[in-house]
Amino acid sequence: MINNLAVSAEQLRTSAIEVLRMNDLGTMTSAAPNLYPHMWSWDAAFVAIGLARVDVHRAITELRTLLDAQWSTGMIPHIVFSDNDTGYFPGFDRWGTAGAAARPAEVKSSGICQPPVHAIALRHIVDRGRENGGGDQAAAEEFLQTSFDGWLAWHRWLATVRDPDGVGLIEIHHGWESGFDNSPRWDGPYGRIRSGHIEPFTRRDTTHVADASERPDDAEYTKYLWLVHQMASVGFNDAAVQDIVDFRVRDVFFSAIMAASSDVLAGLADEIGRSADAAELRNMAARFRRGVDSTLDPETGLARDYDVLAGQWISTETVSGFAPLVAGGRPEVLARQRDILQGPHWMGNAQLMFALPPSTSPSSPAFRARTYWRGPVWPFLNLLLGWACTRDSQLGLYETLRSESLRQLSDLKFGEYYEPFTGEPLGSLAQAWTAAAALEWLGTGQISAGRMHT
Ligand code: 9WN
Repeated sequence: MINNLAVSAEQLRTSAIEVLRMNDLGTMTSAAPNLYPHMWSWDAAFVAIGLARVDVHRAITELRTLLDAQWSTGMIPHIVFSDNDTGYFPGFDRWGTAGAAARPAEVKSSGICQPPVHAIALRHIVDRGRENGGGDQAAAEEFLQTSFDGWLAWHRWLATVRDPDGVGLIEIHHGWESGFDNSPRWDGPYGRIRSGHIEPFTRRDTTHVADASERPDDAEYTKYLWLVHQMASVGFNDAAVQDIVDFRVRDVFFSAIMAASSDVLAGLADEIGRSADAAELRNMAARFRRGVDSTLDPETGLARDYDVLAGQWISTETVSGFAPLVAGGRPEVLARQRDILQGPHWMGNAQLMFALPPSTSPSSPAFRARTYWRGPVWPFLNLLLGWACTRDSQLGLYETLRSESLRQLSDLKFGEYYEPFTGEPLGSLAQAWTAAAALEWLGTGQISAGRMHT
């Protein structure tokens, strides 16, 4: 029994495994049963972290499937479409990637990317494999060797194509690339977009949630599709997209993940004797750490995005402001960030059901408790913050994030996101990366609930 949990650790573990089984499509895990019947890039990384706790081979399959979808440029697409193309809009046809020259012809995917959490997932797979030994270890070591070049190409693509001027910040061309789709971070950039003509569309996402107002609204969706239309009009060619697209933002949280992941990949490179690549990756990590650091608002202590087209900083108080905690950085900056994170505007807000950071600060005028990225708590993000805490030996904060997350997840609903004050699960239930987060928080212990395919 874990202290103060409404259920036993074994019950939570069994239910989380069941959610991953339910979403298992064979060689990929759907992000959620109905709302997201395909594989999403950063979801797959978190799913692999959870899977590695119960079945190292299945975790490897997850990342291999994702890597099979890698474009010849090095980009890893944000959606890999399953054959089950009924429940999600925009599907493969609407993406317009059929004619994209860089897409591997045999794999259907979208034409944009998401944050590169993958090397962190690979690290977990290798660590679990080594802990277990035997066939798990052999498979993990082999996967590390055979997949390394793919991950390296992905990081190189991001470092060159998405940071051509070497400022240490990744430029994104769609809010979906951030993974924080309708966060108030993007209200300014989206507010300036005047969509041209696009084909009419019928959304499907709103039919899969209890209350459509939790999702982005139709005006937001029109702009999302306008950007897809713009990119498709130039065949998703990287240089051409940058010239014509109406959304160009330097995303500080994406950049922080790039920094952290590049360091992790450098460590793995060293372990397989790729020392020149390790040095290159460490330089990349240092560059993106500096980039993240350069965005700090001296007054608020939070990191900021930069709207390239408007030439403006974006200072909305969202959880992405804690990007330095993910990137790593100057001790005094991280110490101040930890204070703010645990203070009254974030985890220390007395009204919170669990002491976990909402996606937008409840003190911000932009906060909306039930609306997607405008306020709710996202469990996978807390796992990422916890991972960074262990890396930086911040065990007190780690323990708070872990115990509060386990309390939150012991409702056994595995919500996509949670209302911060009531703890109500919102969006999709049985969300794969939420279940994976539970498995990782539970850590080692008994895994008698078994492998994915018993
Ligand atoms: C668009 C799958 C994805 C997550 C994103 C989350 C949401 C998609 C959507 O779901 O985005 O990519 O249709 O809303 O915002 O972070 O990867 O779980």
